[in-house]
Amino acid sequence: MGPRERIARVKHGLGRLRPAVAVGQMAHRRALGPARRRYRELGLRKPWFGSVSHAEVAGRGAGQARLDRAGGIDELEADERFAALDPKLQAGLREWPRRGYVAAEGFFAPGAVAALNAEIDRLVSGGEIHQHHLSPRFMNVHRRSPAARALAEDPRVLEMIELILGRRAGLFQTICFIQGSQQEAHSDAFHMMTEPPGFLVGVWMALEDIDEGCGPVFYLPGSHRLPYVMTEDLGLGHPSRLVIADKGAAYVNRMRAVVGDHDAQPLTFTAKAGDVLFWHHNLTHGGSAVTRPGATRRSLVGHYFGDRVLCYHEVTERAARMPAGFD
Ligand SMILES: O=C(O)CCC(=O)C(=O)O
Repeated sequence: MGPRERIARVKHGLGRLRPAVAVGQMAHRRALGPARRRYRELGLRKPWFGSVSHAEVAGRGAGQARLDRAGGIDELEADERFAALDPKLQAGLREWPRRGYVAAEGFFAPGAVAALNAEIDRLVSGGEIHQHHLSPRFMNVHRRSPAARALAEDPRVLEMIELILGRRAGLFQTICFIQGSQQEAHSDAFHMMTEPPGFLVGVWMALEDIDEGCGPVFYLPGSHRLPYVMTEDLGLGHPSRLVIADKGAAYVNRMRAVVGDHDAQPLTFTAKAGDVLFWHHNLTHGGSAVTRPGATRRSLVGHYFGDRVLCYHEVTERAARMPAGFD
């Protein structure tokens, strides 16, 4: 294990100790400004650097994302940006309340995708970006790669999200994969939650043609309408004042049951380079098994928060450190 990985593991371990989390958060006063403001608005008397969880904030916020509320489609139809969209995207958005996702074929031009792949290769071979210590992913490549930023912050991507949420949204993070993640079923909401709920959209961008052998993303249509699975649903007992519970195994088991009980079968996103899948943050999804050894599955994922909601990580019970631009 190299020094980079050792440091990452130590940080990961410290991330379960509430006092250590608080000290870590104190170094991010500006990025936690939105959380500080939201705590005040939600009537929460707590330090901006302390831990935060669903159990203590749920129900305090008002409002729903546009396509989560009754009448959302009428509002969408009245939005002039919607009227200007490609009819296939319009049809996909109309189905969002029922399905929780929109697949957009050929969203990005081959040239933009090729430029990003070349840049990623250069950054990897130059040792400028490194895989996460726990899984085959590169976090936040858009901070190093203008080509990744160009895709992740493409005005058409932001427009789609704003049409879904009915309010301004911004990029929170990106994840780049070269191989399939083979990640267990989960929802983004456990990782990136909002109060009120529903104000995060995931955007999965295919950077090469992806078939079943590459371990495509799978997702459960309609699962975004199931109850959110949060810490209090995992049967972990009473929270400790000092240590944040290790939720991993209990969450995985719970989500396997969600998949087993759901009435719709999982679908896989077999895609062409440039295709994009937008999803609701409570849509159950994951990475299917890579069945062709050595197959790559290049992709870029962006997670986007809506403006002026409390954004936090339920899994680690931390307020999200927001990039510049969020109020
Ligand atoms: O790409 C994958 O396999 C899963 C990605 C994912 O779950 C996510 O970014 O939320």
